[in-house]
Amino acid sequence: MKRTKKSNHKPTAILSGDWHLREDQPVCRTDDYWTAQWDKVAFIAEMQRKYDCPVLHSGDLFHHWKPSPYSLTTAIEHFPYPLHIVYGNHDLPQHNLDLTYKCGIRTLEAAERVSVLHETHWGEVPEGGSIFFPTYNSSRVLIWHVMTWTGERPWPGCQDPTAEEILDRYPQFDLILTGHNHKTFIVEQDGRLLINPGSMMRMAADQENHEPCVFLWYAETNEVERVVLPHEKGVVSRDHIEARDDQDDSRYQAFIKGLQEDAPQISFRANLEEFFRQQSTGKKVKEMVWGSVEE
Ligand SMILES: [Mn+2]
Repeated sequence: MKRTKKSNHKPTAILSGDWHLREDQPVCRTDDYWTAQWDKVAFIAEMQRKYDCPVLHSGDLFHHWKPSPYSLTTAIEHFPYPLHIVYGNHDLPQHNLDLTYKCGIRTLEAAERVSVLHETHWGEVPEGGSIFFPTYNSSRVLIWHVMTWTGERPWPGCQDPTAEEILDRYPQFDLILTGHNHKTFIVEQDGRLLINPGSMMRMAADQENHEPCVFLWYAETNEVERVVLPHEKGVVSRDHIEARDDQDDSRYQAFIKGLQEDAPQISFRANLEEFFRQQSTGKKVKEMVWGSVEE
């Protein structure tokens, strides 16, 4: 992996995103998902204490904007601190930034367990000149919940910017940390980095081979070190998809095949986003649709 090294220096920050913490069990998982996710949070919190550095989080802290009281209590007890975050689409009621006062993240902010950054939440386009963007050792950092990708287009007709385009658009930042795409990747351009940590958990059948990880970032040299989070193999099952394959309906089969080839979690939402874009759907209608998707 490019621009990576093992350093003897203390890392400046731990980079992570897309934790999607939840109390229910994803249909593809055969293990104790609740324990698996909090073990990963505990591992990150332990690293935070060891290196005494902040955790930077690129959004989708929770799977739903209204996490259960049990999830919130566990978060208060076990989160690393400091934890700097932006709102992801899953963190927001109806994808609406005016409603953050209702969100679970707001509870954690009021309890002073997280600090929420400005102007780079889901749906926002950073101005780039804002005083709010964090700086470490004179390295400027952009933390943004936005769909981005590199290499193979994630789905036909995807209009979202590539990592390379985002690096071009924001030359003032040394490090750009993104979330939303659950795949892990790094793109380097002239010593500048875009890091997309990917999801902390394997939540969908197509993520069987995904390796959950975080990155240690060293501002002095602008390098990162990938740290794989301890995780159990063989706990992601396709049985729920294969059982449905038995049904004798060719259109349904084709749909399921599409799911198998794509990322089910992200593609449904991405398809909806794409549909809204093509239809120039109004804000009110979009909010109603996202509201019912959250149910
Ligand atoms: Mn996400």
